[in-house]
Amino acid sequence: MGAINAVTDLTAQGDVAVLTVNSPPVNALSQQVRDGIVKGMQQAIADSAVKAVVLICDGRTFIAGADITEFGKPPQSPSLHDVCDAIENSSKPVIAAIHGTALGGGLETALCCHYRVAVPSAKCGLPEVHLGLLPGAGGTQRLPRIVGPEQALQMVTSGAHVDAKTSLAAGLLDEIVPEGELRAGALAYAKKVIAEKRPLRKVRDMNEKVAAARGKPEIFADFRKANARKFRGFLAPEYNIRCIEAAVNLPFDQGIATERKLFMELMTGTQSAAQRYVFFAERQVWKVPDVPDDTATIAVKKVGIIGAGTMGGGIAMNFANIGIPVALVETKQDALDRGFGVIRKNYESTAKRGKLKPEDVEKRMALLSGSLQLESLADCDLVIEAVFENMDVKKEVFGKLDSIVKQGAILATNTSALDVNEIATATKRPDAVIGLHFFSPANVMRLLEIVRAQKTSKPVIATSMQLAKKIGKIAALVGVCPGFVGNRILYARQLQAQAMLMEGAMPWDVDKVLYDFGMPMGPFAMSDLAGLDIGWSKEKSKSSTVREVLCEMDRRGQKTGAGFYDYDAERNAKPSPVTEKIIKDFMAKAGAQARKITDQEILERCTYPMINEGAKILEEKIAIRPSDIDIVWINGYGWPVYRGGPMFYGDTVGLKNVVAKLKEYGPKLGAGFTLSPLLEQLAAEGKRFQDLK
Ligand code: 3H9
Repeated sequence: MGAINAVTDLTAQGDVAVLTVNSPPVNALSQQVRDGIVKGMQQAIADSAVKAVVLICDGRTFIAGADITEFGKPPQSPSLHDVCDAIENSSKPVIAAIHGTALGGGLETALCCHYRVAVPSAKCGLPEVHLGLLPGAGGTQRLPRIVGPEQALQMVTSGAHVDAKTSLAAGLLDEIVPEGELRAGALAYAKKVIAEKRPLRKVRDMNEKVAAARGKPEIFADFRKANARKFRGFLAPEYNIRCIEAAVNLPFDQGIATERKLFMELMTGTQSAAQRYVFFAERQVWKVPDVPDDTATIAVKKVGIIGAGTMGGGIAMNFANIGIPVALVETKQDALDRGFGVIRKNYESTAKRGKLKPEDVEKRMALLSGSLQLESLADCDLVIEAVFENMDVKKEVFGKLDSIVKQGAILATNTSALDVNEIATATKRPDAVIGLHFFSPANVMRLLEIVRAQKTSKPVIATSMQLAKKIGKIAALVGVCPGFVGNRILYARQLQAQAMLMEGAMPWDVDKVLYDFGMPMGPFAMSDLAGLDIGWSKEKSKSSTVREVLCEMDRRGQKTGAGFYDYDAERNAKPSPVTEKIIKDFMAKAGAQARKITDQEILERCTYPMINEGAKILEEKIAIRPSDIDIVWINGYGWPVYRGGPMFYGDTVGLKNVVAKLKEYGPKLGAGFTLSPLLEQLAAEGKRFQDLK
């Protein structure tokens, strides 16, 4: 006994062999780990002194799944199925000892063990669905045999991490051992199994729960119906459901064959490729090449927010949620009161849905203080300005903050488009100034664009990134340019969507194509939701655009019951004859001829200029890497994750094709449209954005 290879070893504890995996960071099932487990099992079985085996991991977690970095490469033996067989068919009982997270292939490995013990903090889950996959090592066939098809459906389609207590109750675990005593607890359990001569219990043979669901197709029909909206566009949830159906209706080995076939279909498809890319993109985005992990940070013990409107209030909630006191400043008492009222209502509705304890509503509210004086922000470590989008107003606020707020604090602006460098000039400490662009509603939306201005210091950047993580956001560090990354790309799409209205497409034609593509809504539905009057003023309005005319008619979007669309009392949208007439009048005035615009053209005209704009953003070094742009668009604008973001989508379509189409559309794209040299170069070289290093 001893080391099997660099990442596994086998040691004896009396008559129990302990097979330990030590493959940081998460003990993923790489070829070496698989090989070590198979060989370790062979050794343990061959050793007559061994009566049982404990499978345990060093480091922060039990096996967290297959090694995703190996996906898409030629398979190397032994396979995960070989690992599962080696364990399940062992002539000696195998006990999985779980801490951290037993996920995906990790849980599937544990399900091949004859018994499972865990510490109270451990979690079990099959999160493959988030990678556009399904558990491909028997998980879909074994899980329902333990927890029943209904719970299995929930687990495989949500990918949820189930805590130890719930896992014990569901039968996924056999015993919970004290925290910090996993090895001893698992050994004691193994000795019990030996002493009691417990059988080699195999999950594959447990048929009671699946048999009970046979002949009840409504279980699946109801589940599909209840989740249709959530699963829209995604392949993996449906494939997972089909596997659980197979577990119910077919013998085990046939179920495994179905699982394998469907797994391979997903694995070789574009959706999973996109979702796997996003998995790594979400981790990359935190890495800032010139701001290393050990950069000094600023302790943020109190946050100040200027503006208690929708944005300011939402931002405040993020900090109160993690126990940081927040001072809110408004110009008028009634605005402050209104702001506090909205925050309370939000918390109370969360509590009503059972997602927050009533006492926590009060605890969080107690962390908020309000004032009409900027002076109340003097002792804050971070101040976020969330006032009106107007450069003069912002500069005035920052000038005042400079003389009020203590030195060493971070001065942030929540601007969504304005020049943060210019805002910083209003202070004598531009190194302390940064953009923190939250997305509305700020307490819900996951994205935070952190805008690095020319002089922003590294500690200010490092602190902002760290804080973003603490409040549960995903942050992308971007540079200064009008609209930053997200809105700049949005403008590129908006321009085309508007232009197509003058060529014969109606707003609902454009919206439908983007909705079918997987966006939550199209550009015109989005304008109606946000309000057409953002940036519009009655005095300056000259009926010069469709939007101006709509606003002048008091069709200012959903809030007024009409905008591009007509809305009923339930806010269901209907194509509007009024809007159609306005558009046609404009076309007639301009002498424009309506033509039939195909769905394909709508999609290309909307998305390819976005890809082009993304390439320009990279040329200008506004984003660190293409995948950061994708993270922004997935988390801030609802780009379907199974299409990987606009840049990944460009790679999928082929940059050569994108460029060729953009050239073909030529003048239709507008006088201001220019091709990105970077995009052209990548296309000419047959490269992808992913090839950029
Ligand atoms: C599967 O199992 C398929 C099978 O059903 C069938 C096969 C036939 N592989 O997230 P973190 C890296 S599919 C490779 O920051 P945390 C990650 O990239 C798999 N690498 O830590 C990061 O690298 P870096 C099903 C992986 O503590 C580092 O580890 N399993 C893998 O916040 C730390 O990760 C899953 O989907 C992996 N499987 O969270 C679980 N996992 O430092 C995926 C992580 O260079 N993993 N890395 O950026 C997770 O959910 C989280 O990593 C975990 C830890 C909760 C485990």
